[in-house]
Amino acid sequence: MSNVILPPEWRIREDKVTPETVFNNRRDFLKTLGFAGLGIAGALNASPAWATGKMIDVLARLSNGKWPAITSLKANASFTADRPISNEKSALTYNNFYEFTMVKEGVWKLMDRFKTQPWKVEVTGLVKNPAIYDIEELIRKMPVEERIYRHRCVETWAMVVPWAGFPLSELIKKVEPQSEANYVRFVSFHQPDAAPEQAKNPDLPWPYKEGLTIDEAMNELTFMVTGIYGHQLPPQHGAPLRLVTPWKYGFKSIKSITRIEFLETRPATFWNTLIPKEYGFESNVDPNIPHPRWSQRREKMIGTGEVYATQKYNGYGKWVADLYE
Ligand SMILES: Nc1nc2c(c(=O)[nH]1)N[C@H]1C(S)=C(S)[C@@H](COP(=O)(O)O)O[C@H]1N2
Ligand SMILES: [Mo]
Repeated sequence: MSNVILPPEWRIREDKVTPETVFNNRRDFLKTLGFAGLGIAGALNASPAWATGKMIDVLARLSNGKWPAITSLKANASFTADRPISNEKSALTYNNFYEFTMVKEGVWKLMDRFKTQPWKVEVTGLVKNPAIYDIEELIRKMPVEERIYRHRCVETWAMVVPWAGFPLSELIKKVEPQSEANYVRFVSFHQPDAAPEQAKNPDLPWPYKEGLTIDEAMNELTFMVTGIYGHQLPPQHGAPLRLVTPWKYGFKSIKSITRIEFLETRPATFWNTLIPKEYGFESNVDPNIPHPRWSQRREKMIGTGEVYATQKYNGYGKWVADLYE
């Protein structure tokens, strides 16, 4: 915010400034300047004020001391928040990324050796036009937009996040699946030199894998994410490309994708292989289906600790319920 001089009505008392109010004011401010509909960060490239020391390094690894903003990012008005957006700091410092550590608060501190550039994404299997994309080339070809989604971990914590990305269906249209392609599988990376848990636990079914039916993959909600809070995706959130399926538990939203495969039969996935009784292939959010070890009736927002009743399909039934009837 330091490079923007705010008119008086935008000034808020220091003690009232949370990352979230800064974030929302930034958006309102850009609107008053005529950037209506522009995404959250607009042209601002600086690291947020709360980021210090190591976090600045994490955010700025691709540029010189800045957290690269996504330029001309348009918000998709179909996907807005019905509860407060989680503040940036909470989201960026509380992650699940088992390749690095099981300690959620520690994931972001372990990114030093994780190389997310250069990065290639291979699209392969039962498609007419298989391709290997350089991530930057792929992003240039795709209609990147911003969507605010709820995100619900199977462990009952939740957040509301403005993601930037493109619908997976746009990529699927380019590669043209063959008629036998019933499933899509996503494969993450294998870098034991960079990811401590991959080195410590070599017998786990690395790389992390996930899968969807082709109809789920083509659904309007299914989002390939390249950014968060108007900026490039930080490594702890799965840079440079991750999946987000907001009506499913978070473990389906695989991070740091290197390969997308179109298959005839249902693929094995990481958690379903390890503990099939606890982590099903479908795993749609459902308050009425408890996890074998805990209830799924409620969820707790990271950052604020607010508790909400869990909604079936995480509130996205309008988009996806017909897939399961
Ligand atoms: N490659 C990979 N992707 C992953 C995971 C992981 O451990 N490895 N964890 C999943 C789980 S359990 C959740 S809840 C979300 C967390 O995403 P976030 O850290 O961006 O909030 O990522 C999912 N994607
Ligand atoms: Mo999760």
